[in-house]
Amino acid sequence: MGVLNVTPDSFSDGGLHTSVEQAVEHGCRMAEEGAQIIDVGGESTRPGAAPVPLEEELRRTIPVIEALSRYCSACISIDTRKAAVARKAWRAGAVMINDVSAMTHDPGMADVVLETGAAVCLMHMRGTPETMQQHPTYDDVVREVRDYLAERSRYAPSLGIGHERIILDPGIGFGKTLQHNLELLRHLDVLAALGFPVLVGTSRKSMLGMLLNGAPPNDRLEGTAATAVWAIQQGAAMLRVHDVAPLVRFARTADAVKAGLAFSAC
Ligand code: 7PM
Repeated sequence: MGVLNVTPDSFSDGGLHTSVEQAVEHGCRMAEEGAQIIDVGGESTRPGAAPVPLEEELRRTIPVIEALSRYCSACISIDTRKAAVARKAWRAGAVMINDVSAMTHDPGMADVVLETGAAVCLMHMRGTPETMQQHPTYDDVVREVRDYLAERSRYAPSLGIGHERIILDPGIGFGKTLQHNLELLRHLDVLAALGFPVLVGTSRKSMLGMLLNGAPPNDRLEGTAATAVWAIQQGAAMLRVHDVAPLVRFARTADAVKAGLAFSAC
């Protein structure tokens, strides 16, 4: 899964259409590099980030999804906590809803997932993006995240959302310290054992800066790759990454070693 942030700081808005064009170009490039899903997000879920109004989130994401679904072969995921954004994104061509609140933020989200038939990623987060990094504490982070995801993955089918549409995600960096993130990655197999595909997002995250002598986000590729290979070994099915070309190569190699087989067509 390639990350396509369509926030004002991501693409320059020099003219009426330039930022949409740049975003579509970047999304198509990630698809050519081997991303099978493009995750389009118009609301920054960065720690401490301010919420984005509905109209602004729609204005940023929908034109990009419409163009990507026309011109690019990858599946499209919408990264949103808002039901109205998810519904319009689906109409524009998105087939997956990446809701970092696991359908807890917007009471209308479960209906959208149910009615559209879209896949849904249920992610663990402690608190909200505004507050989540203020002293996160857990007795046992792996057990608490596992229990939360188990609960959300029972709730969705209780509404009629099919098991085959559910993806789980430990939410690396969302209300977690470095130690919590390391424990979750170390025991990712516990989450994979819930029986759903697990998505993992470590790409360029601050835990890697902490492990790599304060390296800035654009200097965290090796850390992203190391955690990606580890996550695959532990049973992760999807990786949410910024640097698609190198990560596809790491993942393909790790997959082959894990399976003891080479899949030439993947
Ligand atoms: C600061 C912290 C800036 C986090 C940006 C981020 C995930 C996600 C994000 C994830 C799923 C980023 C993140 N991370 N959705 N959205 N899983 N499902 O790196 O780990 O873009 S936002």
